[in-house]
Amino acid sequence: MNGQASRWLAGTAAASAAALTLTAAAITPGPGRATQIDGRQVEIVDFAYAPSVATLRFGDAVTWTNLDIVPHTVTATNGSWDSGEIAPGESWSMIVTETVALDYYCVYHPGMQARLDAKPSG
Ligand SMILES: [Cu+2]
Repeated sequence: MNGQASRWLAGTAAASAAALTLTAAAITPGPGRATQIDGRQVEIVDFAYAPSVATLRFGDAVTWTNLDIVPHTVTATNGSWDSGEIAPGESWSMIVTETVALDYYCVYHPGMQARLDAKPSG
C-alpha cells in the first residue's frame, strides 16, 4: 500500500474514533441499523482493535485493517479460526456466521483482545 493510502486510512481511523466517542451514548439496539456504528470495519491501531466490540449481523463480512507499523493477527480465542499474519497496511476479511467463535485476540500481543457482537440478521 502506498503512503497516500496509508495516510488516508490513518485519517479515517481518527475520524472513526471521534465518531465513536461522540455517538456511543446515543446508540440503541433495534431494527434501524442505519444509525448504528458499522462493525464490519475493524481497525487495528496502537495495539488495539477498534471498535473492541464490533456490532454486526450474522452473514456480514468483517474486514480488519492493520494501521500499525508492526504485524498483528486476528485469531479466535478458542483457536477455531485465524487470519495469520496481517502485515502493516494490509487487511483480512471473514464472514461471520452463527457457528463462528466471537472472541478473538492477537497471537503476537495476547493483551490485544476484542469481540464480535453478532446478532441475527433481519
Ligand atoms: Cu498484535
